[in-house]
Amino acid sequence: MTQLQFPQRSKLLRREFIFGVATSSFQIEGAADSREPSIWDTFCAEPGRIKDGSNGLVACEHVQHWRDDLALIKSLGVDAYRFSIAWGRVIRADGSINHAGLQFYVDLVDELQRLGIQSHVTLYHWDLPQYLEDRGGWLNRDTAFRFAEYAEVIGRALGNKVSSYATLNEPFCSAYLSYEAGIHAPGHKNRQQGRQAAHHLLLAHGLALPILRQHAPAAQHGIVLNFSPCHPASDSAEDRKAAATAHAYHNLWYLQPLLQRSYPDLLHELAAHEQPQIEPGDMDIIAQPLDFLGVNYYTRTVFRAKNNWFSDVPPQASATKPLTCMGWEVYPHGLTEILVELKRTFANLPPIYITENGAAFPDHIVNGAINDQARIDYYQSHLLAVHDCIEAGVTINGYFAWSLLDNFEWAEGYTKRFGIVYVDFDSQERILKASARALQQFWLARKAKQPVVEAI
Ligand code: IFM
Repeated sequence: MTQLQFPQRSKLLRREFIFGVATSSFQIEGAADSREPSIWDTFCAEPGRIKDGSNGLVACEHVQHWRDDLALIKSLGVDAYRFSIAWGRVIRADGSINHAGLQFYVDLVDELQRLGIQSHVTLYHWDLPQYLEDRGGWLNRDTAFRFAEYAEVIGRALGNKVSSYATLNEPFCSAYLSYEAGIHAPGHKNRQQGRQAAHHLLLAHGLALPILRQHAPAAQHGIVLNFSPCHPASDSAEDRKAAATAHAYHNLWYLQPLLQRSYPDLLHELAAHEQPQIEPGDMDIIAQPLDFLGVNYYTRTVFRAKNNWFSDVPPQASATKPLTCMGWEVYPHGLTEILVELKRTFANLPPIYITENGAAFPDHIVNGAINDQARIDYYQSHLLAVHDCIEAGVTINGYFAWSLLDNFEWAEGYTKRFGIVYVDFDSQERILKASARALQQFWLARKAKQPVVEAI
């Protein structure tokens, strides 16, 4: 079997560095009949929105199989499990608490505690209850206040049993992809809406975080953002400006308000009718002290100039490295590059957890086994990039593989498999891929304090 290898003195080998696996509610839970519909249920029902016409009604049936799934996680030897809570499983359309739904997460966290696995909880991984979308969704400022109420319910119920709370996962996706690019639910295409949704999401974060902290003072509190280094397609001044603009629009737009109470100057270059409405005091609410920043990293992005703005160049045209099934370039150095750059830009960059990293590859079962060597190579190279970041002075305290299970990959449906564990969606059987076995061997050896590596 392929063995993961690390430099002998790597911080990744220390016990205080945590390793985990990650999932999200809509992508795995199923059991849609025991929660409120979300914007993703609505989106999936619209013809042409999801590549294979699928939906999240059943997904991995995790609500049914959660005990087995936790046993599987335990068998991997991880320290931590990152999962998200479905807002609509906890709060009903009339504002009342769905106690059975809430209990599902209480039981999950209790069982994780019993198994000796840390819970890392995300409150919002894109599955906005449809009843809130019907009132304007993230375009309605009131949604931020409803989120704070939901956070209070979660904080009271789970409190200090949870190791870390992240308010939001990838607001770039729930704002830009969802309200501006039209790729994700609810599928709007409007620049002002994208900017407004981003602002209300960040406001929701800022309102919720102190409430979570109040109810879980021993937990860490933060947010999860996705980053991709933005590279110019050529050395021309126009393409370099396009890449810098994309960096401000896609990366800094979310981090700068959190750490510096301001949006990038690019805000003022937008036409007046494209700018978000920002109320006095909002930026102070948004810039809550953070115990950690969750970083999701998959690939780099290449941009060229177009109409005095930026346009991304499809990786097929620009890639120098292999592509994953998502068409994303395998580009491990991009992780080191972007984190070192963020550290240089923000003196107050909080300690980091890599909250997602992984890849979709074509997985085939041969004699009952899935030999996903490309995914093992992906993990090996990206874990070495994490090592490089730490060596370069960035504080990184943990790493979560995306994903535990093959699952519903949003607009791509079930056509893309990100799991280290294969899911047969007909039988719901789970099969460890070779990547899971390689990671498991590393994680278990680490726990047993056995020599896990050969020096490289
Ligand atoms: O599956 C998603 C996840 O929900 C959010 N981050 C990116 C992953 C892969 O696209």
